[in-house]
Amino acid sequence: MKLPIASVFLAGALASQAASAAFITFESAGPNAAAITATRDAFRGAIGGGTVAGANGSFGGLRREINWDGVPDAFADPNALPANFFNVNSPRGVVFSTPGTGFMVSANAGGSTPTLFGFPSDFQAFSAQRLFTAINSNTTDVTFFNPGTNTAATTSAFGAVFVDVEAAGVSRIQFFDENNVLIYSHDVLVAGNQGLSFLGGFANAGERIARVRITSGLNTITANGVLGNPNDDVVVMDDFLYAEPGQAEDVPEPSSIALLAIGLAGCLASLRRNASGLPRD
Ligand SMILES: [Ca+2]
Ligand SMILES: [Ca+2]
Ligand SMILES: [Ca+2]
Repeated sequence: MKLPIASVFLAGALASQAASAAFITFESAGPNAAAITATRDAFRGAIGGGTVAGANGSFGGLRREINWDGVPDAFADPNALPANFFNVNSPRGVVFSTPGTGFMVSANAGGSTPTLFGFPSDFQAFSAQRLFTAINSNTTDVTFFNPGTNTAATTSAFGAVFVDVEAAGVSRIQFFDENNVLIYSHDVLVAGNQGLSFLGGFANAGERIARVRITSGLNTITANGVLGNPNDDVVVMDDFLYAEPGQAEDVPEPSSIALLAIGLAGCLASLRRNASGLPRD
């Protein structure tokens, strides 16, 4: 009676291991927000959580979002955005890093600093009205933490809105696990001048994402209205969406027969407890 149950468990564990490279991609591109909203909504639905943000961009404890729009003027163009703003000032469990010189969120209308980083013919906002860019670099690394702490964490999904992607094969998101191994990479769809692109990756087979690297075009922004080089193409970002960062203790890692054996023993013990009427853990 117990042998068939154990066999089913073993087969399930091996199937999970074989599928360990599985990521589901959500992507679309077009001239305006309407062109990518359905894809953004599908990504939201896959991760979980509602549509109304609670404190610190938390959606039911399942998902976090950053639309940059609540960043105060003191931390927006022409001022830099602190790399840990979204784990300290507004604790959402992400800290940024870049080989460039920092990060910037675009200015709101009505001030002395031009909106859209000073490129009104190239950029538009997806969520009104602030955008995000690294300064002096096309690379932004996003590392995950238990929100508001220095405890490293992982997530199962990350997606972003890109603005003004005009060159294929340049802008992309790369996903790295806890061992800094690249586990998934995907290029951002071209949207054309001033267009919007959405790209999200959702790991549905137990992979855990410790960091993502965003490559946004080949050019860079060094200051409002100033590009860093003559290359096409300059690209910035709007909304970031990701599954709630946390620990992965509930994720099985069938990395050896020994672990499988331990798991089988625990499974059978649990089954016996259950059969005896005791509650499950
Ligand atoms: Ca452009
Ligand atoms: Ca925005
Ligand atoms: Ca561009």
